[in-house]
Amino acid sequence: MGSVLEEFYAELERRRLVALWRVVRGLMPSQPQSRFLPHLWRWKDLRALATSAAELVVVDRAAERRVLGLENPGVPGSCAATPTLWAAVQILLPGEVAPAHRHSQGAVRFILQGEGAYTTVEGEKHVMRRGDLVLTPSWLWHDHGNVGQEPTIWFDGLDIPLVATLDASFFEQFHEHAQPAGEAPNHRWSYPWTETAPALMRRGEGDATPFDDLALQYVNGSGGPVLPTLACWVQRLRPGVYTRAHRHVSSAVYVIFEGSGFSVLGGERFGWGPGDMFAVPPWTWHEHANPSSEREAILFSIQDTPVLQALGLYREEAYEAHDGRQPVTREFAG
Ligand code: GTQ
Ligand code: FE2
Repeated sequence: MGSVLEEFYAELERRRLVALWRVVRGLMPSQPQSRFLPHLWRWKDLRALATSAAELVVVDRAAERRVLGLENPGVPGSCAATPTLWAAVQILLPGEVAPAHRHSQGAVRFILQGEGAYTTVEGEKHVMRRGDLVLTPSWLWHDHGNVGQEPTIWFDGLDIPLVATLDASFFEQFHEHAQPAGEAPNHRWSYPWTETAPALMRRGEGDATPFDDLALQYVNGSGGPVLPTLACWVQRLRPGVYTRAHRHVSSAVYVIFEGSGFSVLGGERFGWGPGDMFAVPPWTWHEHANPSSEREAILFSIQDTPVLQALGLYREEAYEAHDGRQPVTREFAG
């Protein structure tokens, strides 16, 4: 029956063709229209559910990692916190070894709780203590063990969604459960908190930035980001600090290491405390505040900035109205 035009569109579909004028606004919006939403995951829930996972699931070749990923509520089924970033909590019990493997996805771990765990990266053993950052760059063998007395919980950040979009995933299991491991005297793939904390505390008034207060990037030997796809930062919000808002096309996931405060993400106020994690999607206004009169707040974050920069797509914008602070229209209830 249909009109000539309808028949034309049907023929396009049969020939696997698409008429740009019917899809262009969605494909090429005037600015990013992310389906990803700002969201916060509470430490209380993360720790409780990780602990349940530890009771219910053993770590072996069937379930190689006991990991709970933060899935963005704006994109159910995405297995992603932001368009490019996988963020997760991983728990390992005393005596357990998560088997050795390697993959094209790059990983970072930021340790939150427990003593006595280590990650072996290419045969080098890196201890994991609270506040340490341990890297597993693309395609390097890695296994995790816990030789301590208590469960260890850490934050995982990976570029899984990016690699999935690019269909560039490779994965291999090591021929043994664990790698033969030696010491790692030169910390090639780790940044101990014992070095990070003093560097962060040495920052003062003169180093403050309007959007992040006192922030430090973890850098590689050449001063670049820790991974080609992912940058890591740690920042101190001094007591009473209320940063200005900005937005950028890069996305991020934050982990609260110490202190409490709130962030305003796309007009919504997210209160946070130790262990909470939140996602900032691309092109979302965000600012952070530490209303405490005496306590510092310390935030760790992963950012996909290197990807956007490498591709010539990076943009950022400062929020100019209202003294650089967003009006709060909602309070996050989750
Ligand atoms: O610990 O090797 O969160 O391979 C996701 C994939 C952790 C890991 C994750 C992984 C790992
Ligand atoms: Fe892995």
